[in-house]
Amino acid sequence: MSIKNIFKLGIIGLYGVAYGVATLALTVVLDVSPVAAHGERSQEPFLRMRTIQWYDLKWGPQTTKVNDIATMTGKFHLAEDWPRAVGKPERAFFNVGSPSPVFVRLSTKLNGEPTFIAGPLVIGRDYEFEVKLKARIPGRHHMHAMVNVKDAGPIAGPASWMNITGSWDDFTNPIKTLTGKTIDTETFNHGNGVFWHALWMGLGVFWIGYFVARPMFLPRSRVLLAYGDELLLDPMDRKVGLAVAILTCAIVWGGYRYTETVHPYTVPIQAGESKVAPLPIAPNPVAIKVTHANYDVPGRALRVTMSITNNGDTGINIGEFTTAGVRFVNALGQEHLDPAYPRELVATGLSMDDDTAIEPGETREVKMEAKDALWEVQRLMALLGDPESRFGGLLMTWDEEGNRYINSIAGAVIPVFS
Ligand SMILES: [Cu+2]
Repeated sequence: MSIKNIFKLGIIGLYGVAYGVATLALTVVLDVSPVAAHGERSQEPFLRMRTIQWYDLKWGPQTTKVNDIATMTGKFHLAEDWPRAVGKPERAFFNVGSPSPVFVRLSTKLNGEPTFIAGPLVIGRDYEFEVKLKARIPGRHHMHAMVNVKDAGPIAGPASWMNITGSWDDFTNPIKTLTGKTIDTETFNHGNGVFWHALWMGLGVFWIGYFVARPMFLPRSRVLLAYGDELLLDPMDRKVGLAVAILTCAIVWGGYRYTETVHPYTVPIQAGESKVAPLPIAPNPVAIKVTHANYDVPGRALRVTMSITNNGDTGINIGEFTTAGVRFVNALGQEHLDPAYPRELVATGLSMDDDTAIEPGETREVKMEAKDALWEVQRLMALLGDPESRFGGLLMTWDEEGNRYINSIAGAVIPVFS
């Protein structure tokens, strides 16, 4: 190929790049409509129904001013029916899912213990969390509780809308260091960060640019393959290579020396493992065995047949079935429903074939129906398309004294069309 042809191809390539950049720029300019959610509904149902099962979630206050504190609290159960396709929670990190850092997370507690690194969670057990957030960017934000599981990815819980008022410019995040100095982490060493990014990027761009200009990668590679490297080695290249190598080492060494002088006391980033014991197993007199389940496709209803045994001293009644953050409640469940829980995640279509209490010592076959358009809206009926069509969720029962018992139930689902 002649130089002229290479030049021509290069120009065509440049047109391609220009076209790509123009398309991207137009997309950025035109697509300004705010996003309503994070695509949490596109997560597979088995990931939302049979891994982390959330309950008792609270977000508050609903509106905060920049710099004010908000909290997110709740509990979660790790389903016994954890899917085979999802990595086991041997390394999990409690997190918050939000559209960019709209809040700064000041602290996270799992079962009352400060947790800032990942650690194992136990399947079949429960955890209680408390997250302290400081309002940073004004707006209306969809805030999820979330657990990141190694090999499984982020498992988002239910979300509530939280509003922040005020101005971002007023945000400060002062902390006192161990040596007694107070710094604002929002602005601390910002110039330093910009400097180091610019320095390394500048050096990298110079290095690539130097070789791009003499001549381009592809012709260079062809010459290398055809004639070896002797032809390509310019004495100047050796000198530049050596100079850049020395410069890089000098910058790294100098950077460390400088940091040590300015900050003589540093603590390395903590990279251990948090070991939080799960909540103690609460006594539960209710034993449940799912015998059959189907999903009525046109009726948008999950129907579960299960055998429930009451080993307690008083009668018990079912009040709530909660899965993927969606709470199906009947009249009893509604009495115990937190009025602040996001309305779009509450379904009132829970019913039983027999509403009388299951008496102490009784074993009854219960036919439960959880019926609501939310199965479609939340795209949970997509479980029928999963390779393992199983449902999972928490069944909540109350005894006559108002004690609540929670059982994690699961089973295979067969689709029906009537
Ligand atoms: Cu969201």
